[in-house]
Amino acid sequence: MTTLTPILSKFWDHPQSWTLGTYEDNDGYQALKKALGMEQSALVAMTKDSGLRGRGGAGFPTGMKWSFLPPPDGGPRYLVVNADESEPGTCKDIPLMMAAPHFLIEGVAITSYAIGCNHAFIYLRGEVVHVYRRLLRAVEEAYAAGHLGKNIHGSGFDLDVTVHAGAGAYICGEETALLDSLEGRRGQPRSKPPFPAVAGLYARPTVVNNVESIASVPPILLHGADWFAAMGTENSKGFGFFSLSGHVTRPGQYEAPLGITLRELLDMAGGMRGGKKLKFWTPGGSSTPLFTDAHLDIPLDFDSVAKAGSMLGTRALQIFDETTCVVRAVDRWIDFYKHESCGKCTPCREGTWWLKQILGRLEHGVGDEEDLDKLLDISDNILGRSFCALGDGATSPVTSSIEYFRDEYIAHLTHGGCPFDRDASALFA
Ligand code: L3W
Ligand code: SF4
Repeated sequence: MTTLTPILSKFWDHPQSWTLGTYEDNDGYQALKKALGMEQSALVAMTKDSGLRGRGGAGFPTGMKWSFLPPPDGGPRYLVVNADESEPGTCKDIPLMMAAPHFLIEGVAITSYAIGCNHAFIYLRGEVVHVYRRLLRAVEEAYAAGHLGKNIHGSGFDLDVTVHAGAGAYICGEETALLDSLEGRRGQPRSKPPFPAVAGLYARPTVVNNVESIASVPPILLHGADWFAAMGTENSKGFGFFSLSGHVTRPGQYEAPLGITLRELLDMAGGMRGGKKLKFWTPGGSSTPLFTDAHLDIPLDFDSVAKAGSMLGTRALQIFDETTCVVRAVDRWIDFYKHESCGKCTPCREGTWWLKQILGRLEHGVGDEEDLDKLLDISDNILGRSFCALGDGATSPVTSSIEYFRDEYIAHLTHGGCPFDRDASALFA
């Protein structure tokens, strides 16, 4: 039986969990002091040895990403934290920044020192003004205590941190669109390569990491790479947040080793709400293909989830019970992708529009069985042909829902509308 590992969430229930005082009472900034006495290369090596993989969705090895930076040339290099948490269902970075922002700020300071950066940016989505204020205050506290600024703890290392709030667009979570937005332009993805590690912010070498990845760095430094690597599975080491939402008794963030199963998480979360039956769920946000009750025992690590046909993504587990209309859920998600498509490339811009048209009428029982083939054909023309992962992600709920729930789509046609509308009270029980 896997147990929870409250590390980044260990003092979230403290009444002043976000303050510097609480953080320092819990070993806060000890890792930074340790880092400043180490060689930069040793910090990169330690992060590689820990096996930490990016927590923003793609799972790219963090230490390896840092080591892609070209040798110093005298010019600036940047760390940019991707705090633009917007994937439907993903709700880990914002709670972490609200409850314990200093994990992130200490992680930023250590990472900046490790990669030779003197100016780091935290790019936050525009809507979350309360998080923006909290981060500004925490950064201010860190400056006043000498954890940021000039000659940090007498080490000769200088670091400035800028917190920037975007305007609220899902595409700005794509790292290169984020950089364009940070530079003051409309956020749209750039061609890769060059990767940001070579030419990122202001065309300078830049590391872009997710909030949770960077916040995991201080505990790794404090307890050691082996401590971290002893948790999780062979290729998915360490711990992470599993965010349970939807029809579950106690939704929330569950911090656990990678490889835990949904069955175990549901046990910890009090089971399905109202004792209802699980129907479908996302392992990592709406961009990851749906799973069903047949997948309750899949270990939630990168390899096992991929082998079962989905992606671990951001570990955003959206749980839907038997009263949910899958066609309606997919229609709502596609509405989101259609709205958030940046319009740069045709397959995604036009394809998401067509997906929405067809799904919308199917939900109301208008159409025929050939429409399902059309949905699959459009998805096939988006997947792998879009400029960035947004287009690919939009196809996941469509193709996987047809794979597992084709009968429910047909039932909409034979009933002349959503069969769940016949007993609408069941939907909201
Ligand atoms: C240097 C190379 N760097 C790769 C870097 C690259 C990036 C990272 C991963 O999408 C996924 C997406 C969503 N030299 C490199 C290199 N890199 N090769 O590694 O890159 P990539 O392209 O695999 O992924 P990505 O573009 O970062 C992220 C999925 O996550 N997702 C999550 C969405 C989450 C949110 C949110 O709200 N937080 O939007 C959910 O499934 O679909 O597939 O840094 O530069 N040779
Ligand atoms: Fe923009 Fe969609 Fe193309 Fe990405 S896939 S560049 S979001 S239109």
